[in-house]
Amino acid sequence: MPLLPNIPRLLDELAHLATISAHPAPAVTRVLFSEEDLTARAWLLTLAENAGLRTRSDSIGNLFITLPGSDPSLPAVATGSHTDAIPNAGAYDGVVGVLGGLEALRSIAESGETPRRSIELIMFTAEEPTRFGIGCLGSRMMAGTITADEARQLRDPNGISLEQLRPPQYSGDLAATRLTPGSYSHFIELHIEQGPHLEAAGIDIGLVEKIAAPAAFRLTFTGTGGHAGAVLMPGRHDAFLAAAETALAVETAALESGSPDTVGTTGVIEVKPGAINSIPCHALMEIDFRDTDLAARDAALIRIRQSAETICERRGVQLDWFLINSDPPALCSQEILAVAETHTTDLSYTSTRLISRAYHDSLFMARLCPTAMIFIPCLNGWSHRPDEFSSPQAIAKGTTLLAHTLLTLAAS
Ligand code: HGY
Ligand code: MN
Ligand code: MN
Ligand code: MN
Repeated sequence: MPLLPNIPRLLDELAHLATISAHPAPAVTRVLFSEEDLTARAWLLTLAENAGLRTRSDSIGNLFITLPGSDPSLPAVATGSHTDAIPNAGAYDGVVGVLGGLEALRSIAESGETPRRSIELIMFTAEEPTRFGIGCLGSRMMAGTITADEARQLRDPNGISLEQLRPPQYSGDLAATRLTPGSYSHFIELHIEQGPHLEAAGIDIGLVEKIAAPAAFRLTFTGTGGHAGAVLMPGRHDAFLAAAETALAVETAALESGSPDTVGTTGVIEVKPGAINSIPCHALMEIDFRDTDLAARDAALIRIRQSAETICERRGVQLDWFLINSDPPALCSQEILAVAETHTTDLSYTSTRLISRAYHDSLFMARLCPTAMIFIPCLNGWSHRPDEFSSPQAIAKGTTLLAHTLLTLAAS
């Protein structure tokens, strides 16, 4: 029986979810545990229940939507992604993997096929770092790379704790989110490429072999401040200028790392007191630094730290360095990729092997079971911006391929 995902239904749902946002269209903003995030979660669960699928959540708010298999005692095959969105983002990042995953489950159920293994769609809590400064919080807790105690220490930019923010429906023991390796037989995530390669090459599908190694750190610079008119230049210890020089050192370290995949971004900068006639006495900076090559990334991080310490020494500014996360890359499952590749041929889709420079929940699911990703093209490779776009044809191919791949893996 062929699997025929209902693409008009899926496109309607993608369009509806984009309207659940803290900012007006075309921007999408859905930050963890915000009103918009909770509305989107409830709406997704209603869709799943209307389709006759089982639903449950864990105590950090990961949602699980299950199509039962004929042998529910076997570890399920899982798919999933995220619906949270950073401020002023687009309508496709993460969402294609969640709603495309739901459509894949519905198309399998509607085909009359009962998979041997159950197939589970996971909507991961907080794939984006916006709320607590760390990405993939939900999948990290499932994989155990952040403990319940560490999660309890998390504070949002207003100093509010995870415990204070957690909605009552997710009030269980945080430690219970931890899964053991083998809890799933396979995990596969559908996602937009967030890069230009597929569109530029006119290729339908990216089969992801490796996911880059993300690191993030928070630097605080403390100077002496003072009156913008009264303090002459030689006597200043300007916290912002120390930060500014360090941001340029981040760029230099990425450019000179020897690896083409090293990327460094200073995405957050706060300056206090923030008065035009007051020399900055305090600067906070958050840096995102990645590479597919772990050694190149870590060597560049050492160089950045040395540069920051030298800069602060010369400027008489105090430096505090806080590592938010530093994760290894993930190698994807060749078994899953081979299954997906066979289906691309059967479906007459073109495909190529790729690496993912963005991180994803797959990075942590790879700690629990064989994991892989399916990418579809997006306009100009744009993402994390309101004009992010993936065509109905691309979404249809990605969803159809996901459905066939899930059904084959569930028969294993
Ligand atoms: O930043 C990332 O790579 C992901 O999109 N959160
Ligand atoms: Mn993202
Ligand atoms: Mn994403
Ligand atoms: Mn991601």
